[in-house]
Amino acid sequence: MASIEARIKDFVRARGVDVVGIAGPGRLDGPPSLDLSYTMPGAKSVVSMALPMDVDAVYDFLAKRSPAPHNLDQFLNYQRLQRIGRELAGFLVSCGYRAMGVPLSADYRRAVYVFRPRPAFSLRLGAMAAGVGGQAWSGNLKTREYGASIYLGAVLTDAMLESDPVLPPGYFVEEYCAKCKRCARSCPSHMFGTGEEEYLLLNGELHPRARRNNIDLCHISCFGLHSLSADRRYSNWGLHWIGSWIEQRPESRNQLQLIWDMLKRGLTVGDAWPRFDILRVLCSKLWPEEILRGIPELEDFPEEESERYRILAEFGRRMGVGGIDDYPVPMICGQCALVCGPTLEETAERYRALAESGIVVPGPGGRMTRVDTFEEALELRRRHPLRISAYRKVKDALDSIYFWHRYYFGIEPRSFVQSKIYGLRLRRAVRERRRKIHRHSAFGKE
Ligand code: B12
Repeated sequence: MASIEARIKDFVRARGVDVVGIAGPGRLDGPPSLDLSYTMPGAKSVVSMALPMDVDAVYDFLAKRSPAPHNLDQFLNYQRLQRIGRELAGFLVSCGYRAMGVPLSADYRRAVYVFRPRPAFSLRLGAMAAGVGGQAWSGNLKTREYGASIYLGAVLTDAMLESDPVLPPGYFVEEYCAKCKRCARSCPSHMFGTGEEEYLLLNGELHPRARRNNIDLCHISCFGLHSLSADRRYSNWGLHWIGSWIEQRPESRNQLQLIWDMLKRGLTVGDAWPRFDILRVLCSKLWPEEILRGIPELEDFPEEESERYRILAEFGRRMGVGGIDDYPVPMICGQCALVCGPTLEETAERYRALAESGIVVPGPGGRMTRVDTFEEALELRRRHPLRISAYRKVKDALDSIYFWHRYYFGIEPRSFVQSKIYGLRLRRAVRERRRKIHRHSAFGKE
């Protein structure tokens, strides 16, 4: 009989997942969010899976033709990955093991400050440990087959599985990203740059990525609070601009200013909670198949934009999320991942589509309208300001504060201690690395 590892891979490949990897005991030493037992006590191994984003939908998104196909692609694939995870867990249980599928996002650990999400289990770290891919310059998980434009899923089990070979640290950063870094130029809020590196300590090895200027810059653009790029040449599909950022962006190290700007904008947009909640219910729950009845596959998605919005809004309502029917597009950025293809040439092509795409802002009837220049965008926003009633603003602000704390507020001594130990080990490893480089350059010169 084939090994359990081979049967697992056949099982998921038969369901259309061709990028799969396994990490067993001895391969899971890293940041707190690689601790399997936090999510499933007794878990010993992880099966990591990656599904590609639809490339045509990615181009429609980057070239500012429409965000709807990419959002439908996310909706369908996040449910599909959870379904395959549930079925694989069932298969492992039928083989006498315990197993469970992992939520795909919004499964954050509780914390006192709720707006700095840390996952119960990190799918990126799991994928790195399972050899599915390596860390890219953006911090995204990059695969050889599809680049970073992927969706990740995983199943945890108490089976003691054989681990697959992993990519060496810096595999992508040194080989590909060093010649590219278009992800950094695709991030409207400059969450990271093209210069300095920082590291993740995984199984005793340091994995490089871009040093982050401030993760809240990603929250602000990914949650649609400021969509305009720093150079005012392009945008993502977010509805909002932060007024003060148009003239002068805050210093990324000015944490308090960033948090103030983020909360001030986030608590006055009138729909921040439903825009996050749809991601939460989509990624942390496997919905019955009926929910998909009448929802077309991507290739049958109607051309008419208002019809596409009607279908996405219907999908959201079936998951119990309303209040964003006029613009049912929660995924409005992620450009650092969407632009990253399997080859440098493909990534260059995608980046060109973004860089030449111009800016989208709410125009006549609140409909997102594409223009070429910042000046035109400014004029459109002046002529078609978003009208959000005071009632909606107050209700949404209260919903955001209440639900974020209901789901994510708390004190977790375990996570706190784990992160302190991890932080110490990481700093020691980085110091050791610097010492080695220094010694090497000193003796090299001699
Ligand atoms: C939190 C989160 C976000 C946050 C923060 C992102 C971030 N950079 O950490 C926000 C909302 C901004 C976000 C944005 C996006 N996300 Co997101 N997100 C996640 C989530 C839930 C966890 C990410 C993660 O692994 N964090 C943990 C580690 C890796 O993060 P870290 O900051 O490096 O951790 C450092 C420290 O915090 C510490 N640490 C690690 N773990 C812990 C735990 C504790 C308790 C503590 C104290 C410290 C600590 O150690 C690390 C440094 O050494 C995952 C789903 C999942 N459950 O894995 C999806 C996920 C990573 N997101 C995904 C995607 C696609 C995106 C976007 C592209 C937008 C989109 N949805 O289209 C952007 C990309 C932004 C970017 N460049 O990272 C995909 C990733 C695909 C890929 N190729 O990697 C995932 C895997 C969802 C999925 N199922 O596919 N995301």
